[in-house]
Amino acid sequence: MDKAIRNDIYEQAVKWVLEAGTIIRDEMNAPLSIETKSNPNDLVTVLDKRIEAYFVQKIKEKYSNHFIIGEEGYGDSVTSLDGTVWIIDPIDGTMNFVHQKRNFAISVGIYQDGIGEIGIIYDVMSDILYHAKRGEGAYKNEQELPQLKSNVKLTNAIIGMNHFWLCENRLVDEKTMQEFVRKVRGTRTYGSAALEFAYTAEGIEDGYLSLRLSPWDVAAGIVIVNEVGGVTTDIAGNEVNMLEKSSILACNPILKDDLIAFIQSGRK
Ligand code: 2AM
Ligand code: CA
Repeated sequence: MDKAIRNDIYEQAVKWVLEAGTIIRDEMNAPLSIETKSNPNDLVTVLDKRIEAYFVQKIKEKYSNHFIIGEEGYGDSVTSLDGTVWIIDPIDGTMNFVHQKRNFAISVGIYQDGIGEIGIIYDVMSDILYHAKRGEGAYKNEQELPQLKSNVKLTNAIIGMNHFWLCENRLVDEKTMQEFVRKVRGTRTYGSAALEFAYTAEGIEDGYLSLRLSPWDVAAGIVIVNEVGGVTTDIAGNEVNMLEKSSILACNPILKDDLIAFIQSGRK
């Protein structure tokens, strides 16, 4: 992607993300009608929809030839990553948004012909913007994030994951995962995939595991994690397909082989 074009898209995207954050903060205490999607714990509110519709309207107005993949379905029916594709989660961590009013993020990844060019993750309540352009480093607000540490091993690693790992026998072996929780220094669950990617990029988590995420949960995070030398695959080490749901491992590259070997070790 041409640098001048990319800079223009980036500036515009950051502006819209910050504006969307302001809308969420202004409106979040009004009574919210909460609906469920795939299951009773898969929540969506009027604000998830409104924020996605806001992005779609702005993008279509300014960049009529760009495509949009969005969690709430206001975007296009995208079947290929050709061209410029915005991959948007208007509120990642909706359960946190509803129950805690914090620890949720706006996530915007912008891909050109399948390559992640721009990643933006905005922690709305903390007013922290994680952002990156491919090849130009990752930033937390104005501060450039350093490359990931070179002295991490499983026994001193903090890994983000949720507790479904301990009662999920289809993708992993639950006994192995119980051993895993004991083996690593600590595990954390923040409830927003986008924020877990941001924390992995920041080096305050050394990796993040998820059993099943959608493209909008990870698109921005992958770009940001790449810029500090991190890697993202599925939990068997395969490349992530940005058009499908997938298990996810994002981590310091030093840990990747050990993490995959450990997780897969108990599988029959
Ligand atoms: P959401 O809040 O946008 O739904 C919580 O562990 C993380 O997983 C959040 O980022 C959440 O995104 C995502 N998540 C929750 N349920 C999911 C599902 N059924 N499919 C994909 N991602 C999901
Ligand atoms: Ca969401």
